[in-house]
Amino acid sequence: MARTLQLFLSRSSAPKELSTLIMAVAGACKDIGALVARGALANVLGSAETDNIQGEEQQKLDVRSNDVILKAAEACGVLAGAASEEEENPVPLKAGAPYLLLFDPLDGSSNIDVNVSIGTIFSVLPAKPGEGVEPFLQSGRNQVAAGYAVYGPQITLVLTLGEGVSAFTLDPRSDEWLQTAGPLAVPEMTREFSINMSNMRHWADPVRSYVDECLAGKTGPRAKDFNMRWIASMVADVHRILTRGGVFLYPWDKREPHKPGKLRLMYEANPMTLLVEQAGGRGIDGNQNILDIQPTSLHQRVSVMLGSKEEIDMLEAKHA
Ligand code: AHM
Ligand code: MG
Repeated sequence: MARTLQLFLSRSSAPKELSTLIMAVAGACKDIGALVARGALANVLGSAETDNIQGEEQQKLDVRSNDVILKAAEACGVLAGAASEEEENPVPLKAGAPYLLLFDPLDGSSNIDVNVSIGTIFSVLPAKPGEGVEPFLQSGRNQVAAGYAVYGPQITLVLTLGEGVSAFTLDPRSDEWLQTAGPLAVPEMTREFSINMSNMRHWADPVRSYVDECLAGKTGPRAKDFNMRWIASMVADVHRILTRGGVFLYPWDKREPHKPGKLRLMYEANPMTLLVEQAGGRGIDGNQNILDIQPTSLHQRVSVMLGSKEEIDMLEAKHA
């Protein structure tokens, strides 16, 4: 009989308050999963006709998911504050509580209306003294937990507490999260890469050279044929990498050269890098480990390259 998430947490080294927080986030993900599954029937498809702080158009499901997680965050009683992709400023919660939660409530927004896998990403930091955004500006190394839920053919929760990575499937029969995999291991070598090829003409030379070598296949310098996958939901692409290996890139490019990348450091790149690292892979921005970046703002963007170790080593060498 598979272990429930609750039992898994009780047997881990997680303090009680952290387990409470994880159960609260997992509960919110169940509720979001139910909205995703009902789709048009729950009136969650389509645009909310508002923009978030990043100037991106919000979908109805972005807004609903944000509300669901914020409610759970407030109710759990162990959070000093929460920060979301959809909120300009952090939301102060219980003064003196031990943790901070950062999240992307609905990742892969462009896939909501077309019934393709989407997800929720979260990161947990220890609370720090200070006002407003300041306590949140900790490097990814400080994360005490990170994870995501993917709303796909199954609803899966993937979690690290800094001691390996485990996966739980939501059993629709019992409404329980049951452990179905773990510890996950990202194979060191791969033949699969994931990048939005339509941006090729904008890439920097090291990325272009790396992808060219993959495309050259068996007769090229890599001496093997590569396959390509791009779901356009980071959760789904990273889930594939945690399952069978591969490399995911959303690098800096010349479209908006002043921006370090598209994806956000604190609630997308950091939690995904911790998960991949805990499963034996690596995550860099080209030059340094993503987890070592000292953030300067809540919604800061970053160039992301993560996955199988051999590929990230190669990308790092090309950037050196
Ligand atoms: P979102 O958080 O607004 O959904 O944006 C992040 C998503 C990632 O999930 C995905 O990897 C990327 O944006 C896809 O971008 P593109 O449409 O440029 O390929
Ligand atoms: Mg996102």
